[in-house]
Amino acid sequence: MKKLTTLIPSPRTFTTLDGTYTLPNPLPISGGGAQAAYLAERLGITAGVRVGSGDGGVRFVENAQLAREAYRIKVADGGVDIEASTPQGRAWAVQTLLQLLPVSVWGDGPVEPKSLVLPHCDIEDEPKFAWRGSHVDVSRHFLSFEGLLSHLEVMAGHKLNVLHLHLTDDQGWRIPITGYPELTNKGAWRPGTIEGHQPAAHPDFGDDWPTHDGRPHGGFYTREQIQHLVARASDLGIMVVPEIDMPGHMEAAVCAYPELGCVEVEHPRTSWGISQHVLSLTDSSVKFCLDVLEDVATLFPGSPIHIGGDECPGQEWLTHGPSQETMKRVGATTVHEAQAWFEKEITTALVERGITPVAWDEVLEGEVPAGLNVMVWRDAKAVGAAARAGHNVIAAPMEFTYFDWAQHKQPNAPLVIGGYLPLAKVAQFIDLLDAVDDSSQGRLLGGQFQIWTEYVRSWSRVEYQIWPRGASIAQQLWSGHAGELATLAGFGDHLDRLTYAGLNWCRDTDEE
Ligand code: TNX
Repeated sequence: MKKLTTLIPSPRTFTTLDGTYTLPNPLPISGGGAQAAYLAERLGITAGVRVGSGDGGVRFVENAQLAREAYRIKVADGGVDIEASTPQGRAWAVQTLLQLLPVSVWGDGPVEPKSLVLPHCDIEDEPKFAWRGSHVDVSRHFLSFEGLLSHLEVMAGHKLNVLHLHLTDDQGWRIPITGYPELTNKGAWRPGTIEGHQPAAHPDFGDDWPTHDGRPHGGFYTREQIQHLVARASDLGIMVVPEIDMPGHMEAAVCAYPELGCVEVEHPRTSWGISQHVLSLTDSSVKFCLDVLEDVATLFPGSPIHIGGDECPGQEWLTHGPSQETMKRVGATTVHEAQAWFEKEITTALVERGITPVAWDEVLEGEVPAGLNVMVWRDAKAVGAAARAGHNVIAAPMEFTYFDWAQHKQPNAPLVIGGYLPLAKVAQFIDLLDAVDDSSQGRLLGGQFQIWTEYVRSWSRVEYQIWPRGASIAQQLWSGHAGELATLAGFGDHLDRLTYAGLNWCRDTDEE
């Protein structure tokens, strides 16, 4: 018998039965809302399938007993029955159905409609973790909107349900904000980018390298594009979580509105590394941040908002008069205390509006404000420690999930920021999550992989960095184990899906 295709992530239970069912064309589909429409869209593109009426086909039924993202599929002679209690559950059922079909349905076809053959089977499935994310930094290098839309589809194909968009940083501001036009007029454009790999910090000017390649770079998404992205994501089962990084990583905003800074900067940063030029600690800076977040909340309704908080040196506060005044007023004697005060102001305002704030793990260095979800990136062990301390945690540790790190050391490997993260190491991510105490597991929301784009300039490079490593993280977060994915061979014909999807996935490996 023909070998079954690899399902990634693997479902909780999958029983194959004798027989097959060939999808008819036209295809009757009942129920299913936007997720049924997506199934029809994909099969239409790839195999010219039209939706019609008649017996058989695909039937969506609501089953309120099932958990939020759970679904059931039954394929038999009479057709396909799908049960779920939510649109998300339906979205994941559709993705499993597509993976039961020939791998070529991940492409644009043409695929023979007659080849749309499903095995008779029963599947019951639900995810281990609720937060299964892909982070993309669109600030260091602006990435096209079309690429974001395609990325959503590949994410959905892996049942990843959070797109964390790093929309602002020193090197560029990528989202229009009502009332602050200079953020995108000025803050989205830089005059150049440091050439090659940035050297270690200089004794005189630290990470502020004065030279660059003189090639202007920039861009931003329109509000209409963002609304479109959020709606499309929702149909696919994905939530888009915007990040506005503060009070460090703010040079792009400071160049647009100099009163926000402690020193003047002319344009968004042209080098990488950690900037000393942070937001001042004034009432007007806090008001600016709250205005921005208020507006961002209207573009991403119902989503948590990530407020960054990473790598904020804060030394400028010690010599900037107005920031000093604030520190005195609020009783902060160190930069850590000052940053903790700032995070609390922002977090409290978000929580009052019913928005869940998320911040990077630097926030653990001060008193963590109530209601803040912590995203752990530096020390992997902090995942368990933060959950034990009573915080909701999202695991994003460098060691296992920084996909800007090298996947292999073969000749012709692209320039990367550093690090080494082959598939065998990625497959150990789940061990870290399993090591969290049973009594704290409920606070471990899940995890995500990151693409920082200092050395990544295009979607094709993003794809090279993410796939197939991202499929391993998706598998671990959904299924709770790495399966066979510690080696390239273990991905089986899932790799053909990535090829059909047109992804520039990384074929190189150091495996023997
Ligand atoms: C650290 S992760 C950063 C980013 C860089 C990344 C490069 C984090 C919260 N901050 O600003 O892009 O390392 O790997």
